[in-house]
Parts: sequence; C-alpha cells; structure tokens
Amino acid sequence: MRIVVLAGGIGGARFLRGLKKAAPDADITVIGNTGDDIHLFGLKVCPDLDTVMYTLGGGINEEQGWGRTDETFKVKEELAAYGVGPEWFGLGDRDFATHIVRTQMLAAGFPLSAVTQALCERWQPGVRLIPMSDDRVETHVAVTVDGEQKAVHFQEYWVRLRASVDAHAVVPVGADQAKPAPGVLEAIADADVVLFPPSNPVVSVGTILAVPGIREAIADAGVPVVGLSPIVGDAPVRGMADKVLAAVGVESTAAAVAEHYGSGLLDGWLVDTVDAGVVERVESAGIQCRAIPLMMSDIDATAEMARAALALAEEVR
Ligand code: GDP
Ligand code: FO1
Ligand code: CA
Repeated sequence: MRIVVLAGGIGGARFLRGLKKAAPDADITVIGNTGDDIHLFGLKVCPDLDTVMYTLGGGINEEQGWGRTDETFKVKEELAAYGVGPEWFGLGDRDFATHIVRTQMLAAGFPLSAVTQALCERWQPGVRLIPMSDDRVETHVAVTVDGEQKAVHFQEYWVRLRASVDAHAVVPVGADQAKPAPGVLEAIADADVVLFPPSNPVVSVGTILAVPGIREAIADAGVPVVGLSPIVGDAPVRGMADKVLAAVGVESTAAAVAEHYGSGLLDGWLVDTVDAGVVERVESAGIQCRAIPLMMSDIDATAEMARAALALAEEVR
C-alpha cells in the first residue's frame, strides 16, 4: 500500500512512528512542511523536516520533541560571546552539523529535496521524506506589538513571542510562486490513501496545501483522504495552534478544523472520544467521522490511531 502523509513537525513525526508500526510493509511518502524554515547564522534550518528525520531515525530529543538527543550548546554560547544572536532560538552543536551540511549542499547547487534525501541517507527514517517545495517559502505572522503592527517570521512568533501577541494573519510568503518538489505530485497521484496527521492545520498542513498544485492533486487523486484532529477537547494537545487558527477565523474545535479542510478535500476525520459529540456535525458536512482515543502517549497508542485512520479510509473508499 502506498501512503502519502502531509506532515509538520512533532505531531506529524510522532504519528508517522505509529503509522510505520501499524503498516510495516507500506510504502510511505512524507510531504514535509518547509514554511517554518529560517536562515540563521548564514545557515538554512528546516525544523519540520529535521523533526521528522530525527524522530524516525532515532536522533530526536524525546522530551522536547525537536532537536537532537544528547545535545550541547557550545557553538551558541560562543556566538553569544561575540554578541551574535538570536539568543531565543536553541540551535545545538549536533544540530548545527545538519544545517552546515544542508547549507553547503544548497550552495553547491543541490535542491532542498536532494539535500533532504542525502541527510536521510544517514538517518534512514524508513519513509521517503520530500520537502513540499524546493522553492523558498517562509511563513510570516502579522502581529501587533506595543500598538505597532508588523510581520514577524513564524519562528519569532512561535518561539520568541510564544504566540502571546494577537496574530491578525498568517502568510506563507512565497507559496504562491512555489512549485511542488520533484516527486510530490507523482506520489500523490500514485497513492492509495492520503493522511493528514494531527499536525497544525494552519502552519503545517495549511502551508503544504498552499503550494499551488498540491491541494488539486489530492482532490484529483480519487483516493480516500483521512485526517486526525490535533484539537482534543477544544484545545490543541500541545503548542499554540489555537492562536493561528483564530488568526484565520477558525475556532479551536475538532469539528471546525474538519470543516476548515472541507469535504472537497477530506473524506474521513478522526476525533478523540472526548469529542464524540461532534461526530454528527462533521458527518453533516459530508465528512465521515469516528471518535477514538487520539492521544499519542506511546507508540502502541499511536499505531492504534494509524490503524483506525487506514480502516476509515477503507470505509470511505
Ligand atoms: P510542529 O510543527 O512541531 O508544531 O508539529 P505539527 O504541526 O506536526 O503538529 C502540531 C500539532 O500536533 C499540535 O496542534 C498538537 O495539538 C498536535 N498534537 C501533538 N500531540 C498530539 C497527540 O498526542 N494527539 C493529538 N490528537 N494531537 C497532538
Ligand atoms: N522550538 C522552541 O520552542 N524553542 C527553540 O529554541 C527551538 C529550536 C529549534 C531548533 C531546531 C529545530 O529543528 C527546531 C527548533 N524548535 C524550537 C522547534 C521549531 O521551532 C518548530 O518549528 C516549532 O516548535 C513549531 O513547529
Ligand atoms: Ca512546524
């Protein structure tokens, strides 16, 4: 079975670990969000691609969910001693090596998709990881700080400001001009099922869908598209997805997120058992819905979620 997954960072990566366990023989292609990417210290950092790569490759810091295990921060300390920041973004020494290799290969002319493949040679994530695009796309957030309206990079909004200021708009800058990376549209056209993991609907899955051609390819593939809600009991399980959902006018409920994707895209939607009350509302929007435990507390619980998603895909096929 060929499965395509549109993934952000932590939610996407953890779901993929369960999916690999639930479907060990499946051919899994992951289309990764690159809207979170940022240039720091002259280096290209791709948080969501790296989170998927490290998580599936056994190098992730499990508690944090991002960055490397057994990490140190000597380079960051040395940079700070020169007065060079930003101090609010925690790039570790081991992680730095990844960004140096990536930046060096990009400078040599390799596209990000080829660089990602090369980095995955080391990590062997057991899936084909493709960035959504080789073109630069950067999510920016329009905010008001001290009465002044401005746009900040998504990482500044998320990590420095902790999404604590009002966001008026979320813009994937460059997305409208971006082309899907080689292999993205082909993987979707050849898929037997497309899954939306419990990733951020706005700044992860939404950004991938903003690359012209990807949404259309999914709708045209004629295969089941099934998503899992990142919102449980009217709040994100982790992180501040409610803030970016509010910025695009979507309430933070499992039902509203399903309706935001819409029946033109989604065939099936899984909500947590605490949200069983919304099943009827989602189904009246033309999306088949089931309520099951959706907490990725361990790999077995996550594999159970993946099995339920694949079972729902068969029901709606
Ligand atoms: P990010 O790029 O690191 O922010 O990760 P993603 O975009 O892939 O996923 C973030 C989303 O995952 C958040 O909105 C969380 O609410 C959701 N999430 C994290 N852990 C869980 C979980 O155990 N269950 C569910 N249903 N959602 C989760
Ligand atoms: N998230 C943080 O909350 N603080 C950090 O200092 C931080 C550093 C960082 C370094 C590399 C990397 O791949 C990811 C990193 N993240 C950090 C996570 C990253 O910002 C994610 O994009 C967001 O958490 C939301 O997707
Ligand atoms: Ca992300």
